[in-house]
Amino acid sequence: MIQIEALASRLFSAKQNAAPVGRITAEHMDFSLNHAYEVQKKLLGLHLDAGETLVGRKMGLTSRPKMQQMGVNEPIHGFLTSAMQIEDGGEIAMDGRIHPKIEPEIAFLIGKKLKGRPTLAQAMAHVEGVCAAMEIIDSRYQNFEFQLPDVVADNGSSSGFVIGGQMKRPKDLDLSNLGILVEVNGKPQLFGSSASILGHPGRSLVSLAAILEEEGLSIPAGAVVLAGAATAAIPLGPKQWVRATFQGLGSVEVRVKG
Ligand code: OOG
Ligand code: MG
Repeated sequence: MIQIEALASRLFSAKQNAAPVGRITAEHMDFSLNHAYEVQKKLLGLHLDAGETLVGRKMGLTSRPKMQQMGVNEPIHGFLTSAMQIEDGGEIAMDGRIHPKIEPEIAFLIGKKLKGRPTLAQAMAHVEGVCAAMEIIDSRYQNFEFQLPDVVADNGSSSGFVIGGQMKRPKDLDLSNLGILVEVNGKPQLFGSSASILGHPGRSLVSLAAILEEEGLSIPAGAVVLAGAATAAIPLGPKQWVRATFQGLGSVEVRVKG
């Protein structure tokens, strides 16, 4: 018997206490993707009950480097709340996190409510701005190990996100191939291209809109959507600083406290 609410509370307290838990799929062989999205919905409810607001959505596992790193092969989605926002150039703490990693992301700022099943061109017409971004992920599962339903229930490992200060209109960029550089403590660590994200990160938005439509949901004006990392994620440690630079979008940066 799968107890959706109990599983959501378990994941919520794992996050609150930075205390990892075992995989749900190890305990319940029949834990499905549908169960997982139900748990994720309850988890969002717990965040909202704690006074946070829903500010957007994230897509995950939308690129081959991420699928390979995590050993799973299907895109997923999750939610972003106000408590997860970090200022560009800001500091984050290791305290309160389990085993955080960081990854470069492209953020879409939605200008006009996006509903239904759009084409790529229609989806992009609802995007007011594109920004450089990074996501902090921090699986609530021991050793960062999970199967697809586990990570969906755990809100796609989401822990925080930071959005760069420069905003471009989609028509002023070639989103199908933007170069990406990630530096750690000033040293180049990873290179990538937005092409890794389903060939064009806008396809993440198309896919998100279609999934939400099936649940009778839409993406409101003002929402942030993270398209999914184009590269593998980098483990974070004390006193590191990480900067991601995107061709045509400038940089975004965070520091980890010592
Ligand atoms: C899952 C989160 C995936 C992305 O951008 O692909 C994700 C994980 O790697 O733990 O956020
Ligand atoms: Mg991500």
